[in-house]
Amino acid sequence: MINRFKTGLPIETAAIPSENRGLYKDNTVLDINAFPNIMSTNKECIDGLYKFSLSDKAMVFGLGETVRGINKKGWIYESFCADDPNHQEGKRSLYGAHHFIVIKDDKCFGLFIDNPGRVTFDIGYTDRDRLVIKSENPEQYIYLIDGNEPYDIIKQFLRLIGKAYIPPKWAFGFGQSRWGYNSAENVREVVRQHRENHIPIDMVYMDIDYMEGFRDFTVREDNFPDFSAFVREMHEQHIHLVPIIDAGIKEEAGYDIYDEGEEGGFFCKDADGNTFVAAVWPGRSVFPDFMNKESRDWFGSKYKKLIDAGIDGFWNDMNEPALFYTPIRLKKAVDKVNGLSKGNPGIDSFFEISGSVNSLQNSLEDYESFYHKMDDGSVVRHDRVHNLYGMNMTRAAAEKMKEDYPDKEFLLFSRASYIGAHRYGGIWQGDNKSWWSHLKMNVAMTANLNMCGFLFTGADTGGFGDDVTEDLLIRWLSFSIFTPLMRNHSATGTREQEFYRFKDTDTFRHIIGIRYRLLPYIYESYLHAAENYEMLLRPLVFDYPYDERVLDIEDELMLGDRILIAPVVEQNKNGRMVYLPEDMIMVRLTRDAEGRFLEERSEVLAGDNYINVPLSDVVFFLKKGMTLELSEFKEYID
Ligand code: MIG
Repeated sequence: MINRFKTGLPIETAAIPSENRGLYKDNTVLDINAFPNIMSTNKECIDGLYKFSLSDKAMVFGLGETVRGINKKGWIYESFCADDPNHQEGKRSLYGAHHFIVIKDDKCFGLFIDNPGRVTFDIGYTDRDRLVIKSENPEQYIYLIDGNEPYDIIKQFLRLIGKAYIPPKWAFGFGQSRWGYNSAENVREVVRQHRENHIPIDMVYMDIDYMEGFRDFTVREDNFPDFSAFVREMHEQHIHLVPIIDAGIKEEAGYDIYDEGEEGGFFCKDADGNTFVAAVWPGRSVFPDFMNKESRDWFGSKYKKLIDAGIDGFWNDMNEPALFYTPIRLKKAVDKVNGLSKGNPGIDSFFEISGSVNSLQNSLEDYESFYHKMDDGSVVRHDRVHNLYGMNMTRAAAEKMKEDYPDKEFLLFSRASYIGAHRYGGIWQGDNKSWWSHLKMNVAMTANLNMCGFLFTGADTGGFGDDVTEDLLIRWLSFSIFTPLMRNHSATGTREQEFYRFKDTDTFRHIIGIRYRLLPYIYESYLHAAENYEMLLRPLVFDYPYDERVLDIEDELMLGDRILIAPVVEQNKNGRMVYLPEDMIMVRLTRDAEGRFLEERSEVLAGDNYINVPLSDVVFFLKKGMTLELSEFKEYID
């Protein structure tokens, strides 16, 4: 049962497809008595402040792409899509804004705050026994979902927000990426190494260095002569190239995308009605106004340039949007520093200089200085709808692709997102680090994102920032083979982490091979989850709500309807404890003395078990009585 309440005149976000209007009861009057455990007054709620009591045993789920674990109790989260590569425990916002939470207490209920501005979720942070939700702009829709158990509520929510994006089958293969591949030769070398070592692969990603001066929809001629022929050559080797597209467009007369966008009025404007300018990779850049259909259709149609060359997959980046600086504020900062250069600069100047320089990037002041023309014709300041920008970039691409190529499937995923973005494409989990703690976070985040509809998701395997080690890469891969998006990606300047650079290529081949052997199960389970509005990867508490033991298990997940996975997420561990909530068989995928693939199945197990998991093995658990057939080793899907 879903009730919708409204305060003021909310901005329409497209979180819920219009055809799903019949799925909730639309209330014209805010009835706060409908909310379990509510502690705020009617007036407070109208002002965007919702307080709930939490009992000691309360658990809170949801919030999608956020730091920490699966039970979100004990921290404060703030939704304001942020380009921030430091995903430490203390972070309040990452790239996505997913305002959906489920409270499991004496009574279970779910809340979706459909508000594209900043919303804060204080979940037992200020007071351990309070959940406080505060919206900066109180004009919003609130959906209240009742149900017996969290998963019951989540399934209603997934149905409400519509069916998840289904990528082409080959997108379930392995993709290799690195910020720094900048020529056809680089890419050929990556492919050659994988093929020679028989490490399965279906995709190579192209990061910003393929472009001509970071101009979207261009390909640099010097390093990629005859790009279409190169794309064909790669397809012949069963490789899909997946280029990145950034949100910012280089401000440069003569660059067709810029000229067209200016002429069509498709870019965001400042308070004076001039095109808003901020710097990202191309230097001075302008920003397509994805908030209206005209601009979306225009931008979406530009992907054709690459599609015509044979490209069938894209990743959309920098769409929070990330802003390195605005020229106006950079100038101010430089003037300030120059002013301090007189005399003998000391400690005060040091702090002033670092303060004014460090505050340039992604600053609220800049987000408050440009405007969107919305679909309904109204003009809205960016910060009010900040959280919708990335979703609408991906929507622009997805809708146009569907219109122009109705029979073709594209791989498409985004960095920034809002609830509802899962219908247009997947998301990857942003700039993580080569840390064991981030492998652990990847497990929780994948479950949390599934709760919000994002089935096609995965993190940068091996970690994006910092230097990976071979054991971390192996353990990370052993988890990533279970996530729909499986990609090894890393930042320029960090240790190179293509699998063939390490000694134990046999193990990498073996583990990726397992993904391909499991593909029928993973792919079928994905389709099943999408069609039936279910989660693909779930915490145990959703499947076994009456087993007290599983309440706080956050490092095991159910995958599809038959298997349980229990990744090893700590360094120098030879195995781990695994709790099995029902009778299961352990499936161990290993190799014999001659290196041949070997599948071992255990006796029936249940309850607590210490499981030995050497780096060379992948282990998972199959429900007793269920079948699971592995297919042959394959080096590519398509
Ligand atoms: O400012 O394109 O998250 O995956 O490699 C950094 C370069 C921009 C951020 C993305 C990352 C990508 C990087 N990008």
